[in-house]
Parts: sequence; C-alpha cells; structure tokens
Amino acid sequence: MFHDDCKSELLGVITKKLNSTFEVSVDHRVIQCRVVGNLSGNRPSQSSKRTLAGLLAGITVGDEVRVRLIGSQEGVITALLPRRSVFGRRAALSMPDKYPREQVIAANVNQVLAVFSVTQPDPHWNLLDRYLVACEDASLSAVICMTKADLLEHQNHQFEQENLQIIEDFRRIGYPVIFTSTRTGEGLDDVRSILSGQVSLIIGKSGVGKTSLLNALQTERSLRVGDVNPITGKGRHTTTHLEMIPLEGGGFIIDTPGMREFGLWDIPADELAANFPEMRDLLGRCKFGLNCAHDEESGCAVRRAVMEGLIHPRRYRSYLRLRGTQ
Ligand SMILES: Nc1nc2c(ncn2[C@@H]2O[C@H](COP(=O)(O)OP(=O)(O)O)[C@@H](O)[C@H]2O)c(=O)[nH]1
Ligand SMILES: [Mg+2]
Ligand SMILES: [Zn+2]
Repeated sequence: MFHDDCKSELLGVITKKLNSTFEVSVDHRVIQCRVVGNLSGNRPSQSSKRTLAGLLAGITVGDEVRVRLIGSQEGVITALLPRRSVFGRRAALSMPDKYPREQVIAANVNQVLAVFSVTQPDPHWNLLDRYLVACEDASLSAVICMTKADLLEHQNHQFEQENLQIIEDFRRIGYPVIFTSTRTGEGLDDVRSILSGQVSLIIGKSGVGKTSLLNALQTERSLRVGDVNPITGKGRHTTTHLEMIPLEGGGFIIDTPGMREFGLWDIPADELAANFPEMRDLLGRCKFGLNCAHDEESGCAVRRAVMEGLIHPRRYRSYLRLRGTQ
C-alpha cells in the first residue's frame, strides 16, 4: 500500500492541527503535511479565500485528505474530501478577522461528549444548551459527562440539588448523562462503551477534566493534565492543539484545548426551537403556526408546555436568550 514515490497520492485523516502544518495518519503512519496553494475540494468556511491562512482555517482534525508524499515522513495535502459532518462555532473575533465567520472544530465525527464538572468549576448550563443546539444542528448525537463526581457531597445543599434536577431534565429530554470520577473510577466503563467504535469529539471548558478522563480510559497514553488555579478556579491550558487519539477499545476521540467561548454559528432564529428536542413536537401547534416565535404570542404551545412543566423554565429562558442573540 505504501509507496515511497513523490508522485504517489494517498488518502489520510488529519489527526493534529499545528500552527501551519498538520499531522496526517496515512497507512498507520504519521506524516507531517503542509498545504499547497491550489488545494481542491470543498471549502466550507466563508473565510476560505485563496489565501494560505484561509486554506488552513478551512481544514481541521478529522478531515479526510489526499496527500502527496515527499520522502517517508513528509507530505503535502492536495485535496480535501467531502465531509460527513461538521461541528463548528462562531469564531472569536480577532483583529485580522473583521467579519464573523465559522470556525470548524472537527470534521467527520459521529458524536460529541460534552464535559462539565459537578463543581470546580461549577457547571455552566447555558453553555451546555449551546453545545447541544450545535450538536442538533449538525445532526450529531450528544452525551453529557459530569466529571469530578467524587466532589459531590451528597448533602442537601440547595445548589447541588438544583443542579441534579437540571441534570435529570437533560436525561428526560433524551440526552444520556454519565457521572465520572478519575479518582474513584466511577462511570469510566460507561464512557468506554459509549466511545467504543465511534469517532467522538470531546468539548468543555478548560479545567473540567477532559484530558484526565481520556487518560483514565487508556492504559498506555498519558496526555497533559493541568491544574485548576485554587484562587480563580480556572484551569491552565495544557491541551494546546486539537488532536485525534486512537482509543484502545476501538474508535477515536478528538481532544480540544479549552474553549473560552462558544457562540453558535448561523442558526436562523426560526430554526432554533427545532434544535430543542423537548420543543420539536410542539412546532406548528401554536396559534400562529410556524410563524410563532414562542415568546409573547397568545396561544403558544411551547409557552403552554412551560406552564405545564413539560419544558424546563431554564431551558425555555435559554431558548429566548439564544433567539435574541441570533
Ligand atoms: N477531584 C477530581 N479532580 C479531577 C478529576 N478529573 C480531573 N481532575 C482535576 O481537574 C484539573 C483539570 O484537569 P484536566 O484534565 O487538565 O482538564 P481539561 O482542561 O478539561 O483537559 C486537574 O487538576 C485534575 O487533576 C476528578 O475526577 N476528580
Ligand atoms: Mg485538556
Ligand atoms: Zn409558539
């Protein structure tokens, strides 16, 4: 299969994105690749002008590419193959980017593991709602992982009880939730079996325990784990690059460096409710039919469901907030 011939082209998968180069897995070997200027294939990102920066921004971990080898360990990416799935966010605006654009985080994943810690840092539920909307929009299944379960005090603290109720509601509307602890081993088998044979993307803020979880699942590999600053409660960024890691039980997982922001990209306001599974069945049943924004209108089936306790008020407020910002 492997041809050490500079003219031969092979198919590969991008496993790591560095600043201006990529690691590509080709025939079970890791090849360091650059991108050529006249890359062919689809260009998903609006910013993908024919500049090198645009080309690099449009390619990500999980992408299947065509590679021309130069020697045994280097190559050039010559084409990007069509994607089966794309998970992205609104790119944080930096000075050179005057216009909003999508940042594709990972391509061709089957599912997303959304990671929050039960505390340290405390869960940020509106962020979870945004992750889940992005998953629904990309037709990706999502699994919620609540890490650091060893820090649950199991006492009747109001804060903890409220959070447990919110977690139960996520289960009720169809999202699996797994409690894990790398200290006690709780939930690790469940995570292994849910990841087995899949290509999963792991997302969550820095410090929630993503890399520790991946370490705990594997016997061989040791990824870099950071410390939570005891004063700010924030984690150090130790996963510095997007990276795809093979799992011992089969399948792959893409670890992300902590994302400080997660804005939704390009979900029209009138399509937002369809990305809330507990609202989906009610769409079209409002007095104003599909024109209803589910806000102040009379005869709104969604609002009625909130009153009747079928939609959690927190999720409904989250919907309204996202609608306001789209
Ligand atoms: N108590 C407790 N701490 C954990 C657990 N998992 C990770 N941590 C700690 O949380 C911090 C951040 O972990 P890390 O894996 O780097 O988080 P990441 O930024 O999401 O990859 C480290 O200090 C870990 O030791 C856990 O299950 N229980
Ligand atoms: Mg990490
Ligand atoms: Zn309505």
